[in-house]
Amino acid sequence: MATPEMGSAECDGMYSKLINKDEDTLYEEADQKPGSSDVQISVPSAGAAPGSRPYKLAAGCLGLICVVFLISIAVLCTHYKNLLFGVGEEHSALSHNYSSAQSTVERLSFNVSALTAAIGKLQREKGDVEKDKERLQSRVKELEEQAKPKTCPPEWLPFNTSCYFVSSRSKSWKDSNDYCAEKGGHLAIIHTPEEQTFLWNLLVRGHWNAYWFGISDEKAEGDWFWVDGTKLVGGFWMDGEPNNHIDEDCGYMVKTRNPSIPALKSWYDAPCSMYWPWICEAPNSY
Ligand SMILES: [Ca+2]
Ligand SMILES: [Ca+2]
Repeated sequence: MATPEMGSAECDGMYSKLINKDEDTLYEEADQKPGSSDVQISVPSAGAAPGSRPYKLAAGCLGLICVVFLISIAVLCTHYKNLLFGVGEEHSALSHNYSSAQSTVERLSFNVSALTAAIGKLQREKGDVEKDKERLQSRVKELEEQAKPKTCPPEWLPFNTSCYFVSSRSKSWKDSNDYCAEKGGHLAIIHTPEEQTFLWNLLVRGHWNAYWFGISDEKAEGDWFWVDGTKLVGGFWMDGEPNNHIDEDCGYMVKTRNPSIPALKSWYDAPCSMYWPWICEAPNSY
C-alpha cells in the first residue's frame, strides 16, 4: 500500500540509489499490497545472479558425494580393521598349530628311535632263537636216527648206531680193512668202554683168539690213528703194549682162555702182514 507522501518519481529515485549503491544486490518487490511499505530481500551475490540454481545443485551434489565418500572410507576402514584383526587371530592360531606340530614331530622322532632300538633287539633275539631252533632240529634228527630200528644185514650185529661183523676167516690187516670197505664199512673203530665190552662179548675164548680192528701206527711209529684218520686217545691196551716188538704197526685184540684178563686190557700190536680174523663196523643203515 503506497504511502501518500511518496510519489512515483521518488520511488524511482530510491530504486536507482539502491541499485547504484550495490549492483550485486537484488531487490524484489514483494507482494504488492496497496498501502504496504516495500519489502526488501537481499540475496548473496554469488547466487544473486540469474541462473545460480545449477551451482546450488552442484554444491549439494558435491556435498552429498563427500558425505558418501566419507561414509565409504569409514566403512572400508572398519572392514580392513576387522580383516586385519582376523588375520592376526589366524596368524596366532597358525603359530600355535606350528608349535604343536613341532612338539608332535619331536615326540614322534623319539618314538621312532625307541622303535628302531626295539626292532634291533628283537632281530638279535630272533637270530638267537633261529640258532637254537637249528641246534634242536639237528639234535631231534640225531635222536630219530638213533631210535630207528636196527637194520643190520645177516651175520652183522647192532650196537648203538653201528653194525658189526666178526669174521671166521683170516687176512692181513690191510686185506681185512678192504673186505670191510667192500661191505660199506671199515675195521672197527672203538671209542668207548661200552663198545669195547660189546665186541669182546662177541668173541669166543681160545688159546690166542686174535682179531684185527681199525688202528695203525704205520705212518709214524708210536702215533696211532684210526682208519677214518682220527688220532687215538687212550685205548684198551694190555700192560706193556704197544711195544713194536717186531716192527708191529697194526692193532688187534685177543681173547684167551684166561678169564682174569679183562675186556679193557686186550689190545696188542703186531706186524700188519700177519693173518688174523677181523672185526668190521658199518653204519646201522647199512
Ligand atoms: Ca708200531
Ligand atoms: Ca706188540
